[in-house]
Amino acid sequence: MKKKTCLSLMKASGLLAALFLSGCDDWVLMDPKGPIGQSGKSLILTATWLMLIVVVPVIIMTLVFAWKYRASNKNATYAPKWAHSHAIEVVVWFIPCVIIGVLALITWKTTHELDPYKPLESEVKPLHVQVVALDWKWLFIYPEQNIASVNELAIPTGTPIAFDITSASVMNAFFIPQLGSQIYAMAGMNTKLHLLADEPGTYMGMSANYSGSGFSGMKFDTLAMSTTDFNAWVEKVKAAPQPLEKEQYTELVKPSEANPVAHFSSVESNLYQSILNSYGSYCQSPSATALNSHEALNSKAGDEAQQVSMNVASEE
Ligand SMILES: [Cu+2]
Repeated sequence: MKKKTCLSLMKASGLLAALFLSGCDDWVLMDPKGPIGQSGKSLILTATWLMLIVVVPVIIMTLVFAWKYRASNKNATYAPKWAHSHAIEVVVWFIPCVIIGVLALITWKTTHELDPYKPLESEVKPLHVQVVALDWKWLFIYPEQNIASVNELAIPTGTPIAFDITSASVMNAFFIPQLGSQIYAMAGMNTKLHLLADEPGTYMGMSANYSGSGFSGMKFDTLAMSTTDFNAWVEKVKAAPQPLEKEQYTELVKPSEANPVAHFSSVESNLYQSILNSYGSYCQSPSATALNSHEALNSKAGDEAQQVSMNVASEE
């Protein structure tokens, strides 16, 4: 018996040690760099504190009662016939019910506030990025800049980023923990996400959904930088040696592990739409609707938007 207790104690302390030794660098969710991440963090903390209202007193009372009512303490009340207390019933039901109620309210409110499909309120015109999950790398297409990059996402700070996300393979989940909300990337479907980075920095991006043998290398750096630096980055990518045409895409789509960063000077028009449409008619109407609203949001993009709308019209 004693040996068993000792073993489970060792296991528990091992787990705790692992948790703390992993270092503060890994606590990315607790170190947000944008408004969405900030709200996510405060939601996690609020929920934790609320639940601790029950957990902490229970832990304390367990220890106190075990000590006070121990067999050798002859001064404590001994009540072998005791069976029921209305006061206790009220406390153990009322407090958790109130907590659940408050949690439900907060959850309802924040799920609407933090809806990934909801554009962020800002004076700044959003930047569009189309994200394609490949085996096992991320392709980022900048439709307005007509460039693309693999495993490197550059974004200007203070600018809302409107993502359109899909997969050319199995299901993945697009996630930049320090910026907030993760969302699924699915073949034939268009999911949307709006994020914003407040300060410059390099933020880890990943797939949060296991997708096969190369999954662990499916990471990318999010380079948040000033608008000037971002424009310089765009120019740098424009000067890359190769474009992303059908030929290069056919190469790119082949499975690869820990794929290095790659830049493409231009992108075949409507590449994102054709990836989306290559997965049959099964989900075509939702994606067409999604693209319509995408287009509305981006009405200033001129030719690009017109092309998208023509593409959508021809599908209908
Ligand atoms: Cu679907």
